[in-house]
Parts: sequence; C-alpha cells; structure tokens
Amino acid sequence: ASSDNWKSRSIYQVLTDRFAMADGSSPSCDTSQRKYCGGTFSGIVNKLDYIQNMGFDAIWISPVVQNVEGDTGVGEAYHGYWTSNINNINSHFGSSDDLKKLSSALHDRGMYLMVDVVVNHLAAIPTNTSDIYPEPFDYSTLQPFGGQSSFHTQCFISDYNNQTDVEQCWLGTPSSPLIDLDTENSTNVDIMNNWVKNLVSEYSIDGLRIDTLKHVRKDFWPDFASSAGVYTVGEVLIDNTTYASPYTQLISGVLDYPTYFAVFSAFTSTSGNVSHIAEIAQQAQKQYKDPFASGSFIENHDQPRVQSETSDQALVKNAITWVFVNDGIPILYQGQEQGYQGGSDPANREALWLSGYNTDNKPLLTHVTKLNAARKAAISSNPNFLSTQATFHVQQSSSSSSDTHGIAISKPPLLTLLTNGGEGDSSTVWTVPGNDNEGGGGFEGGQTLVDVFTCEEVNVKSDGSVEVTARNGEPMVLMVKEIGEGVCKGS
Ligand code: ABC
Ligand code: CA
Repeated sequence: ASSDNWKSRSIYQVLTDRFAMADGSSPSCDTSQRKYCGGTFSGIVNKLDYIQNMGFDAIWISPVVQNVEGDTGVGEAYHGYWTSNINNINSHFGSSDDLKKLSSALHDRGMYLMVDVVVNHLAAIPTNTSDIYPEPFDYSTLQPFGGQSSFHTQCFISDYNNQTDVEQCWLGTPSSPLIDLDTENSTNVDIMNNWVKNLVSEYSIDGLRIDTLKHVRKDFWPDFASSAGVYTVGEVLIDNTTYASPYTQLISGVLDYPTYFAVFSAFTSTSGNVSHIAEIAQQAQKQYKDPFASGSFIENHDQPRVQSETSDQALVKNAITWVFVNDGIPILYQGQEQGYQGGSDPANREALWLSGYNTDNKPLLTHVTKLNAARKAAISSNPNFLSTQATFHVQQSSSSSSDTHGIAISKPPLLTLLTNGGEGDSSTVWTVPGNDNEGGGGFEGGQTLVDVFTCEEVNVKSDGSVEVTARNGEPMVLMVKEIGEGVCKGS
C-alpha cells in the first residue's frame, strides 16, 4: 500500500513476543529477565478483534526474521532486532505459514500489516566477551553475507556528532554487539534490495517500519524503499527536525521523534512547556517533505511509558490525545490503552496477556477508541482533512497563575483543546479565534459543538470564535454536533 493509502489509517504497535500466546494462555513474563515470553503470530491472529474494536486498522509487528539464539550480555532476542539470517522466519514467533496466515487474517478484515525491518546490522554472540580481539565471532553465522569482509570493521559509536561514526561504527556493546553491515558494498546492497522485495511480496506486507535509519548512509535508502514498493516509515532517533528532515526526502516518512520529545516533556509534568510543542510541530510542517506521512506516537518499546513519569490521569489523556489529532499517522504502542506504566527498556515491554485484554473499566482504552472514531469521522466529513496542516494556539496564562498550560490544535473539522494543568485544572481557558483569523477553528457563528469524549456541548460565538474552560485538566476534542454526537455516544 502507498503512503496515501496509509494516511487515513491508525496503527497499533505489537511486540510479537509480548502480545498474545497461541493457545490463549497467560504465563508470567518478567520483563527484567529479557527473555522470550512466548507470544506468536497465531496469537496475534486470535486477538485481532481486540485491536480492531478500538478502531485500529493496521498493526506494526516486531522484526520477523531469524535471530541469534541464547543469552547475550543483555538477554535473548525476544524483540527481534538481532538478526542472524534474513532468509528465515524467527521460529519463536511461528512458521512462515503462520506469518502468511496473519497477513491474510488482517487483509480479510480490511486491515494492513506493517513489518519492522533491520538493514543496519546483524548479531552474533561473542565467544569472548572480556576481550573482543582476536575475532570473537563466527561471521559465517550471519546469513546470507560473505563473512567478515561484508561488515564494517569493529568500532563502537562514540561520537553521535560524527555522521561517519554513526553510519559505519557499531551499535550495542562488546558483550552484545550489533555487527554493522557494510552498506557501501554493492553486493550487500543488492542482497538487501532483493530481500525486501521478496519479503514484501511473499507475505503481502503493506508497509515497513525501518529500524536504525540514521545508521545507514542516506543514499542507500531510496532504492531500498522503491524495491519494497510500499509505504516506508523510518526510525531516526533524534530530538530535532533539522537532523530528521533530510530523511523524509528518502523514504515515505519518519517516526516523528522530534515532536514526540516535545509532547512527552510537555505532558509528563504540570510544569512542562506546551508552547514548545507548537514550535517543533511547526518546524516539522515546514521541513518534512510530507508531514502527513510521518508516524505520530507518544510511546514505543524503546522509551519509558508516559505513566512511568506521571500518574496524573488528566496529563496521560492529554498526551495520548495528541497522537490522533495532529498531521501524522497515529501509532499506539500495545499496553498504553491498559494503563501500563513500565519505565525504560526492558521494563516497558510488559506482556499484554497479563491485562486479560480487558475492555471494561479501562478509561484509556475508551479514550483511544473515541479518538480513532473522531479521526475517522473527520476524514470522512472533510475530504481535505488529511492534507490540511494543523494550526496551534498557545493560550495566554490565566489571571490566577503565571503558567501557560493550554494549547488548542485546529485541524478542521477537529478542534482539540489540550492542557497540562493536570487533574483539578479548572482554570485554563482556551480561546480560539474565528475563521477570518489565522488558525481559526473553521466553525460558523451559532453552531453547536460537542466534545467527543463527554458529549458536552459548546456554542460557537457569533464571530466564529470558541471559548472553553478546562474541566479537571481533561482534554477535549470538539466537532460540530451532527458529526461529533455519533462519536461521543459510540454509535
Ligand atoms: C539492549 C537492552 C537495553 C540496554 C541496551 C544497551 O541493550 O535491552 O536495556 O540499554 C534492540 C532491542 C533493545 C536492545 C538493543 C541493543 O537492540 O530492542 O532492547 O537494548 O542490543 C532501534 C530499535 C530498538 C532496537 C535497535 C537495535 C534499534 O527501535 O528497539 O534495540 O536494532 C540508538 C539508535 C536507535 C535504536 C536505539 C535503541 O539506539 O539510533 O535506532 N533503536 C541517543 C542517540 C540515538 C540512540 C539513543 C539510545 O541515544 O542519538 O541514536 O538510539 O542509545 C534525546 C536525544 C537523542 C538521544 C536520546 C536518548 O535523547 O535527542 O539523540 O538518543 O534527547
Ligand atoms: Ca551502519
């Protein structure tokens, strides 16, 4: 599927080993052990209702190829990022047929499959971890490559400001090195381009999440992406758009890490800076080749969860809301809807079966379901929604405090009101100008709006402007009543 096909979608990120057991069982899974817990492709098939009922119409799964076996200095390869052979499927996750069944089960439901792929490195367990020389690896285990000469000479990345280091030195550590593929070598380039082409066609994959994009030279990527022939979104782990934006010229888009950092810090404390969100998001709009093709997220398997930083449920809801109301394609990481609280890797990789896939009394799950519904309603009621850039209004501080908590995001027909005032914030006032002004909400005087979460009504003033006072720090997403009522009532 193309970029345009993906723009209207909403993605649920699955960590294959941690999502569902094939037999529906619920074994213990201690994240700190960094070991396989047993999730599989067929486990995912059995739980697609859970994902689809929240309104997601695509999943992103862990890398699918064969990984190193056994325990490294940092555990087993349960996450799938430690390739040993690109031509086999990781048998811990199931067979090649099981993966095909997952793909067709998704397609039968009109859902898309996104697979995570790694080009930058392969992995092997060193035979000697105390002293890395002489050669501690059996390079012949790295398939289908031609031994040591197919890889960059060992050096661990030490200077992230030196792009050659970033591209040609190694990630990982001496006890668990990520052996860096020589992506300047034309034989390797051909192998990878052919591999991805076959992978996509064999498993009918609709899109790819490309790992470690910034660790491979830029001019490797356009041919790789065109060999894949589907939507490609790349991971460029960085906090600024200036570094990230050149990568948006090479493949469909990037995971929007710069905006993630701004939103995460704004909504994980009541002293976060909401105006920074507007600054970074506007830079992304200017600098990314196609901002609507980037991936928007507030959690993933590499970063501490929102609830590891704050237990304030109003902040948590505001943070999640962002993902669905800005320009990018929304991505929700498994477990956020269940209120998971894990900190940094590996604590953020909790097994989802431990939640029982419960959908009752799960306020965040309900919240996400309404957000997906609101986004779909916006897409079907405004043909230009997916190409209209969001505009931002950072609210002036209220009289009672010198802090600025409120930000309004207008992306007609959605008007989103966020605050980081936290639970109990009933003083933030959002004022959004009428249509004649830059960033107006797009409403007509006299219209009635409803909040898609609560069905609460708001009247548009005669000049088209909107003024609303926060209720306990909760976010609001306003739509005209005719459209929004169906969303808030869940019909
Ligand atoms: C394992 C353990 C960890 C342990 C680590 C040393 O080893 O589990 O507990 O801390 C996979 C596994 C991981 C595993 C790693 C290493 O392999 O999932 O569990 O960690 O063996 C991708 C994937 C990720 C995956 C890999 C490797 C790559 O999403 O899941 O990890 O295939 C770098 C890469 C990035 C990579 C990330 C893990 O490492 O660029 O592609 N993610 C700075 C750098 C970043 C760097 C980051 C972390 O540090 O700029 O390039 O990411 O090392 C911001 C700055 C950023 C800064 C961050 C930390 O702060 O703007 O620049 O990032 O403010
Ligand atoms: Ca590299």
